[in-house]
Amino acid sequence: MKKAVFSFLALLLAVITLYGFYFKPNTMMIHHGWARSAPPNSPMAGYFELHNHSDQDYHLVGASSDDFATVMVHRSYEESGVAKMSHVDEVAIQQGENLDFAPGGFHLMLMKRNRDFEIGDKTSVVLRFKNGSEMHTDLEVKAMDGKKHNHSDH
Ligand SMILES: [Cu+2]
Repeated sequence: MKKAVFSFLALLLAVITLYGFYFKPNTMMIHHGWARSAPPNSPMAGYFELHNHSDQDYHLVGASSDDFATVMVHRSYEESGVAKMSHVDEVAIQQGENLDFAPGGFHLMLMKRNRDFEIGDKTSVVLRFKNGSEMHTDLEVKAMDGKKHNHSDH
Protein backbone atom coordinates (compact mmCIF):
# COMPACT_ATOMS: atom_id res chain seq x y z
CA MET A 1 0.00 0.00 0.00
CA LYS A 2 2.79 2.39 0.92
CA LYS A 3 4.44 1.56 -2.36
CA ALA A 4 1.29 2.45 -4.24
CA VAL A 5 1.15 5.85 -2.55
CA PHE A 6 4.78 6.46 -3.38
CA SER A 7 4.20 5.48 -7.03
CA PHE A 8 1.27 7.83 -7.18
CA LEU A 9 3.34 10.70 -5.77
CA ALA A 10 6.17 9.97 -8.19
CA LEU A 11 3.73 10.00 -11.08
CA LEU A 12 2.19 13.23 -9.85
CA LEU A 13 5.61 14.82 -9.64
CA ALA A 14 6.42 13.67 -13.17
CA VAL A 15 3.18 15.13 -14.49
CA ILE A 16 3.81 18.46 -12.75
CA THR A 17 7.36 18.55 -14.11
CA LEU A 18 6.21 17.80 -17.65
CA TYR A 19 3.44 20.36 -17.34
CA GLY A 20 5.95 22.98 -16.28
CA PHE A 21 8.21 22.01 -19.16
CA TYR A 22 5.63 22.20 -21.90
CA PHE A 23 3.46 25.02 -20.65
CA LYS A 24 5.95 27.65 -19.65
CA PRO A 25 4.51 31.13 -19.28
CA ASN A 26 4.23 32.96 -22.53
CA THR A 27 7.22 35.24 -22.79
CA MET A 28 6.81 36.46 -26.33
CA MET A 29 6.73 40.26 -26.12
CA ILE A 30 5.22 42.82 -28.46
CA HIS A 31 6.56 46.38 -28.50
CA HIS A 32 5.98 49.71 -30.26
CA GLY A 33 2.74 48.87 -32.03
CA TRP A 34 1.49 51.46 -34.50
CA ALA A 35 -0.67 51.70 -37.58
CA ARG A 36 -0.20 54.02 -40.51
CA SER A 37 -3.29 56.14 -41.08
CA ALA A 38 -5.00 55.82 -44.45
CA PRO A 39 -8.09 57.26 -46.16
CA PRO A 40 -11.37 55.79 -44.79
CA ASN A 41 -11.81 53.23 -47.57
CA SER A 42 -8.19 52.11 -47.70
CA PRO A 43 -6.54 49.47 -45.55
CA MET A 44 -4.14 50.57 -42.87
CA ALA A 45 -0.83 48.82 -42.29
CA GLY A 46 0.01 47.71 -38.74
CA TYR A 47 3.53 47.46 -37.37
CA PHE A 48 5.20 46.24 -34.17
CA GLU A 49 8.26 44.45 -32.87
CA LEU A 50 8.16 40.85 -31.70
CA HIS A 51 10.72 39.78 -29.11
CA ASN A 52 10.76 36.05 -28.52
CA HIS A 53 12.07 35.74 -24.96
CA SER A 54 10.54 32.29 -24.60
CA ASP A 55 12.28 28.95 -24.93
CA GLN A 56 10.48 27.89 -28.07
CA ASP A 57 10.04 29.02 -31.65
CA TYR A 58 6.86 30.93 -32.38
CA HIS A 59 4.96 31.07 -35.63
CA LEU A 60 2.54 33.89 -36.27
CA VAL A 61 -0.35 32.40 -38.23
CA GLY A 62 -3.00 35.10 -38.12
CA ALA A 63 -4.44 38.21 -36.54
CA SER A 64 -7.77 39.87 -35.95
CA SER A 65 -9.27 43.06 -34.57
CA ASP A 66 -12.74 44.13 -33.50
CA ASP A 67 -12.22 47.32 -35.50
CA PHE A 68 -11.62 45.59 -38.85
CA ALA A 69 -13.54 42.92 -40.75
CA THR A 70 -10.34 41.41 -42.09
CA VAL A 71 -6.77 41.40 -40.86
CA MET A 72 -4.08 39.65 -42.87
CA VAL A 73 -0.36 39.11 -42.47
CA HIS A 74 1.46 40.59 -45.46
CA ARG A 75 4.99 41.06 -46.61
CA SER A 76 6.11 43.90 -48.86
CA TYR A 77 8.85 43.23 -51.37
CA GLU A 78 10.26 44.65 -54.53
CA GLU A 79 10.28 42.86 -57.85
CA SER A 80 11.97 44.44 -60.86
CA GLY A 81 11.76 47.80 -59.16
CA VAL A 82 8.03 47.48 -58.46
CA ALA A 83 6.73 47.50 -54.89
CA LYS A 84 4.49 44.51 -54.25
CA MET A 85 3.00 42.69 -51.32
CA SER A 86 1.78 39.18 -50.71
CA HIS A 87 -0.13 37.28 -48.07
CA VAL A 88 2.00 35.23 -45.68
CA ASP A 89 0.63 32.06 -44.07
CA GLU A 90 3.19 31.83 -41.33
CA VAL A 91 5.96 34.01 -39.92
CA ALA A 92 8.56 32.26 -37.78
CA ILE A 93 10.11 34.04 -34.82
CA GLN A 94 12.90 31.78 -33.61
CA GLN A 95 13.53 31.31 -29.94
CA GLY A 96 15.62 34.23 -28.68
CA GLU A 97 15.14 36.26 -31.85
CA ASN A 98 13.43 39.55 -32.58
CA LEU A 99 11.38 40.27 -35.66
CA ASP A 100 10.23 43.71 -36.73
CA PHE A 101 7.05 44.33 -38.59
CA ALA A 102 8.01 47.56 -40.32
CA PRO A 103 7.40 49.55 -43.51
CA GLY A 104 8.87 47.72 -46.50
CA GLY A 105 8.57 44.29 -44.86
CA PHE A 106 6.13 42.34 -42.76
CA HIS A 107 2.95 44.14 -41.76
CA LEU A 108 -0.63 43.53 -40.74
CA MET A 109 -3.09 44.60 -43.41
CA LEU A 110 -6.05 46.06 -41.54
CA MET A 111 -9.00 45.96 -43.92
CA LYS A 112 -12.63 47.08 -43.89
CA ARG A 113 -12.60 49.23 -40.78
CA ASN A 114 -15.87 49.60 -38.91
CA ARG A 115 -15.04 52.86 -37.12
CA ASP A 116 -13.24 56.12 -37.81
CA PHE A 117 -9.71 56.79 -36.66
CA GLU A 118 -7.99 60.02 -35.72
CA ILE A 119 -4.25 60.35 -35.36
CA GLY A 120 -3.40 59.14 -31.87
CA ASP A 121 -6.33 56.71 -31.63
CA LYS A 122 -5.58 53.13 -30.76
CA THR A 123 -6.82 49.89 -32.19
CA SER A 124 -6.44 46.61 -30.39
CA VAL A 125 -5.32 43.58 -32.37
CA VAL A 126 -4.97 39.92 -31.45
CA LEU A 127 -2.04 37.94 -32.81
CA ARG A 128 -2.52 34.19 -33.14
CA PHE A 129 0.37 31.78 -32.95
CA LYS A 130 0.68 28.19 -34.14
CA ASN A 131 1.16 26.90 -30.59
CA GLY A 132 -2.34 28.10 -29.77
CA SER A 133 -1.39 31.22 -27.84
CA GLU A 134 -2.98 34.56 -28.55
CA MET A 135 -1.59 37.96 -27.65
CA HIS A 136 -3.22 41.36 -27.59
CA THR A 137 -1.47 44.55 -28.49
CA ASP A 138 -2.50 48.15 -29.17
CA LEU A 139 -1.54 49.91 -32.38
CA GLU A 140 -1.43 53.70 -32.20
CA VAL A 141 -2.54 55.42 -35.39
CA LYS A 142 0.17 57.66 -36.76
CA ALA A 143 0.16 60.03 -39.73
CA MET A 144 1.15 58.88 -43.17
CA ASP A 145 4.67 60.08 -43.60
CA GLY A 146 6.40 61.57 -46.61
CA LYS A 147 3.82 60.51 -49.17
CA LYS A 148 3.63 63.96 -50.70
CA HIS A 149 5.77 66.91 -49.89
CA ASN A 150 3.12 69.53 -49.40
CA HIS A 151 4.24 73.05 -48.50
CA SER A 152 0.76 74.53 -48.47
CA ASP A 153 0.14 73.52 -44.88
CA HIS A 154 3.21 75.20 -43.43
CU1 LIG B 1 -0.38 44.67 -47.20
